[in-house]
Amino acid sequence: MKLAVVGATGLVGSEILEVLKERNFQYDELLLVASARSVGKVVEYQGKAHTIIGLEDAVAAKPDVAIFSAGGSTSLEWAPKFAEVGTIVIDNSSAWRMDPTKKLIVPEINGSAIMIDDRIIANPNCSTIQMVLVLGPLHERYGINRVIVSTYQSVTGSGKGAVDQMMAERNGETPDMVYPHKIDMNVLPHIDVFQENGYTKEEMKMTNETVKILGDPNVKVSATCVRIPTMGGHSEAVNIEFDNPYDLTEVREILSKVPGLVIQDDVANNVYPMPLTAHKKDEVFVGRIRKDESKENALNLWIVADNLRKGAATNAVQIAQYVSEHNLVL
Ligand code: 11C
Repeated sequence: MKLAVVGATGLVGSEILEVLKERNFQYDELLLVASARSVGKVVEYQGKAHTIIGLEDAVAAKPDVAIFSAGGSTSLEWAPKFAEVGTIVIDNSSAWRMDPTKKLIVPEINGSAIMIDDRIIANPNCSTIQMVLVLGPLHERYGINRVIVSTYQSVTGSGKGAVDQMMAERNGETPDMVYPHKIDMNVLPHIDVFQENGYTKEEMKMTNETVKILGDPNVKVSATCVRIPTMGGHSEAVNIEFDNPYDLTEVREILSKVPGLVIQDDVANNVYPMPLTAHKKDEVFVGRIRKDESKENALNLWIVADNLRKGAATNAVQIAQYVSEHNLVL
C-alpha cells in the first residue's frame, strides 16, 4: 500500500499522521504532500525523515490511497487527477460530499456502501459525523422524522489561525482576526458563510449530509451552529423525534453497542460528555439521555467528540482501513 497524506502540514493533516501512528496503520510507502510553501521541507515521522512533495509529484507516484485535507478548491482540482491514476481519494473537504455520484461515509453507519469502483470518497463534516453515529442506529430501530440540533463548536474547526486568534486574545496580544468578532469570552452564532435562506453553510451541511448518510429524505434536520472559545471538541444538544414510541433503557442498550460510541451518563456523579475529556480521543461521547417531556416520542441527548479526531482524521483513517481490509484497493 502506497499511502499519501495531502495537506500533511495542516491541523487535520497532523492529526491524520498521529491517528495513523496510533492505529499502527500498515503501509509500504508514505508520501507527505503539501502546498508549494512546504515542498522540500523535511519532516521527522515514525523515526524516518520524509521530504514534503508537491501535488504533481504525488500524482506521478500513483498512490493507492490519498487522504486529502487541503481545502475544497485543491480537492476539486486534484482529487480527479489522483482518481484517474487509480488512487482512492478520501476527501475531508466539502467539495464532493453532496455530489450524487460520490459516497459520503461514516464507516460504522454506511461503510458497506463503498464499492470497488469508488475513487473519490467524501468524509463528512465533523459536526455531522458525531451526530449520525448516534442517529443511525436509533433511526433504524424507531424511525426518526425530525432532529433539532444546537452546536457548541471548538475553534479548532476553523484551523490554526482561529486557535491563534483565541490564544492571542487570551494573552492580551493583538490577534490576526479569523472571525468577524472577538472569540475569547464570546459566542458566535455563525459558522461558515451565511446562505440565502438565513442559515449558515455549516447548518445546511448538518441538514443535507445527515439525510445523505442515513439514506432517508424523511429525516428533517434543523440546526443552529455556534462557535465557542474551546479547543477540545464539538458539543451538540440534540432533540430527536421518532415515528414510533421508544424505551429509554432500550435506547441506552442500542447506543452501548455502537462501535466507537461511549455513553457517559451518570448525572448523580456529574458525569456527562465534555470537550475537555473528549480531547484527543477517537470516540464519540453521548450523555444527558432523557425523555423530551414536551413531546411524544421525542428524546434529548448531548453529544461531544474531538472534531479533529472522529470528526475528521479518525473517520478518514477508518475509511482507509475499511477499503484496505475489504480489498477495495486495486
Ligand atoms: C467547523 N465543521 O467546525 C467546521 C470545520 O466542512 O469539513 C470543517 C468544515 C468541513 O468550523
